[in-house]
Amino acid sequence: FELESSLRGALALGQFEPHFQPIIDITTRRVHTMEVLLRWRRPSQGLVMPDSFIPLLEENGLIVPIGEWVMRRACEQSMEWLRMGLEPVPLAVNLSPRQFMHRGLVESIQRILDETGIDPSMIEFEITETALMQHGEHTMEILGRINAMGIRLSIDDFGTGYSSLAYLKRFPVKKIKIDRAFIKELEESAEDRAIVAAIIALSDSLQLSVVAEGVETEGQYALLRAQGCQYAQGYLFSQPVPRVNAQNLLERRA
Ligand code: G
Ligand code: G
Ligand code: G
Ligand code: MN
Ligand code: NA
Repeated sequence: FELESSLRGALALGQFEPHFQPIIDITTRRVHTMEVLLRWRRPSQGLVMPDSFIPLLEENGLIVPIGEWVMRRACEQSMEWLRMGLEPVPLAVNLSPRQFMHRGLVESIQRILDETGIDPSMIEFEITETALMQHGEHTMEILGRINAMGIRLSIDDFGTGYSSLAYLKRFPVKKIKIDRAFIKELEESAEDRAIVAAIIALSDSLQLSVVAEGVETEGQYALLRAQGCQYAQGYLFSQPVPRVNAQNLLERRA
């Protein structure tokens, strides 16, 4: 209860902050996209990670206003970097299943696009397989509308969800993010290498972009590169970092 009431006040008190983790182009090793990851700066407790509060936000519905805030902050940040003269970088924002159940989602996205003036192609939404599989028709309709706005959609944590490959055909997704569970033991496990190779081949034949998540070692990076994976994300390149550090990464991007 204490956590819940603190969370209720956190937005108004300005305690949330977006952090940013680069997704790099495997061949050039340059930043290609930044994933936006929410953190809660809680007085006397420091930086609180989303795993300890996102599930509660989803349960009590606060993910709707807070998710909207994250999206707005991402768009504002993108516009600020543009004004600073940095090379445009797409930002990827996570969307929870609960946000799809909110009737005003599409309208609030449209409002944020209009008010910030951002180019919709500079925004991506990451959605898990499980979210795609819930609420079938409704989710499909919403995703169709988001896609029509020019915002790209990607599947997060690919391979771990309650999934059917049929959705790759039905939903307007452009990118698959291979869950880090398959990357963790890539160097040791021939099985994981086979699974990752199959996902990359599938992405290629469906003309989807493919990202490996959780890349922590040069060995994993080299294997992924040899397998033809396009993009990678993980501690090897950078942890999720605050705005100023993300800005430094972009300034050094040249
Ligand atoms: O860095 P990490 O600890 O940042 O994130 C943990 C989990 O929290 C991830 O599964 C991530 O998708 C989720 N998450 C992080 N930020 C957001 C957000 O802004 N919205 C939603 N819905 N999930 C988020
Ligand atoms: O880099 P970008 O995501 O904009 O690539 C444009 C399209 O070209 C993507 O949708 C992607 O599917 C396709 N593409 C180009 N090269 C590759 C590759 O090496 N692997 C895969 N999976 N897709 C590729
Ligand atoms: O949205 P998603 O579930 O993909 O959120 C990414 C999560 O993965 C975040 O919690 C982020 O901090 C974490 N993460 C990012 N890179 C790495 C990595 O290289 N190793 C591990 N273990 N976690 C990572
Ligand atoms: Mn994600
Ligand atoms: Na993930």
